[in-house]
Amino acid sequence: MSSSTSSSELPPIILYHYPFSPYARRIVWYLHLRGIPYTQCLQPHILPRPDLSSSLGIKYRRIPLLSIGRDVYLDTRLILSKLESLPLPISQPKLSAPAGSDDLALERLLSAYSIDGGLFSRAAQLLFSLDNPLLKDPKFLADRAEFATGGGAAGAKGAAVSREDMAALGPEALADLRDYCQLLETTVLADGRRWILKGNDKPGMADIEAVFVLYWVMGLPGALPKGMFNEEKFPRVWKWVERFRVAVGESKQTPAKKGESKVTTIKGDKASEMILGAEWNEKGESEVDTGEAIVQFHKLEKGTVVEVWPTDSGSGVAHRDVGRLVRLDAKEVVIENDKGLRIHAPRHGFRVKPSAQAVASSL
Ligand SMILES: N[C@@H](CCC(=O)N[C@@H](CS)C(=O)NCC(=O)O)C(=O)O
Repeated sequence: MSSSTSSSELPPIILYHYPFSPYARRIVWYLHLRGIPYTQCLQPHILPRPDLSSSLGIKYRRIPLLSIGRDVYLDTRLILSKLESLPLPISQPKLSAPAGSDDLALERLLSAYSIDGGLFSRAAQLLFSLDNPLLKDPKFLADRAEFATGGGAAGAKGAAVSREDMAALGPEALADLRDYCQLLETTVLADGRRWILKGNDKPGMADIEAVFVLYWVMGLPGALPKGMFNEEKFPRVWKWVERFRVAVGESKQTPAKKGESKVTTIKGDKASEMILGAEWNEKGESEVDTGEAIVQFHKLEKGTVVEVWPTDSGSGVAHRDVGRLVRLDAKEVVIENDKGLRIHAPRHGFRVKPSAQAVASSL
C-alpha cells in the first residue's frame, strides 16, 4: 500500500482490553494521538475471557491484544511497532523517533526501564497497601494468584500472592518511583521542554513509554503519599503528566472534543466474526529464519506445531498458544491456530518450542 492509504482502507482494528489496564492505555493513547479509528471489545478483568479463548482459540491471558485483520498481536511492544508500520497518510505521522537517532535509543531505554527494568512491577506492589475493593475481592486475588504462579496446585492455593507480603514491599517501591520522578525532573525535563524528546511539539512514543507507569499510579488514590510526591517536589514532571492527560483527551478540564476519538464498542461474537472473516493484515511471504539459534536448537520448520508463551512470570505455564509455525525471525514468532488466525508474539519476552501435545501424538 502507498503512503497515501487512508485509514478507511485498513483492515479492521480491534482492541481487546479493559479500560483501567495501564498496558491497554498505552495502545488507547497511541491510537488517539495518531487519530487511528478502531473498534474495542471490552473484556472482564479476570478470567475466563470466552471472547478470546472459545471464539478465537487464544490461550494468552494478558490484556491488551490487538487484531488487525486476521492477524492478532500480543504484547504492547509488538502492538506499538505494528501500529507504527501501518501505511497511513503523512497527516498522521509516526510517533517514534527517527531510525538511528539518540532519541530512539532514549525511547527504547525508557520502554525497557518501565517494563523489563521493574518500574511497572514496583508500581504494582503499591496496590496491595490500598484500600481498594478490588484487592479484597477473593475472585480477583485467586485469578492473580494463578497469574503469578502459573496455575496448578500452587496457584489454586494462592501461594504466591499474600497481601501482607506484597504490602511490605510498598516502601521500597515508593523509593524507586521517587528515584524515577527525580531522574525525569533533573535530566530530560530539566530544561523546561514540553515533551520527553527535545524540540517535539507533540507527545510521541517516548512520552508514552515514560509516562504510563506514573500516570497509572498517580491516578490510584492513596498510592503515592502526598508528602513524598507532589507538584512542589516534582514541578516539571507534574506539568508534563498534566499536558499528556490533555493531549490524550483524558483531562476533565479539557476533555476530548466530540467525534475526536472514533471508537466503536462491539461484543465478542461480532469481533470474532469480523476477525475470522477478514483478510490477513500481513500478506507477504513469511519465512522461518534458519539462521536463528532457536530454530536450529529445536529443529523448527514452517508448519511445525509449536507452543508460544510469555516468560516474564509463571502465567505462561497454563496459557500457551499452540499452532503451526508461520514465521520466526529476530523480531517475532507467528503461528496459525486451529481457528485459522495468526497470532504474533515478539521474540523478546516470549518462548517458543515444539508443542508437547504434537510431539507426544507423533510418538
Ligand atoms: N508485557 C505485556 C504486559 C501486559 C500485562 O501485564 N497486562 C496486565 C493488565 S495491565 C494483565 O494482563 N494482567 C493479567 C490479566 O489481566 O489477566 C504487554 O506489554 O502487553
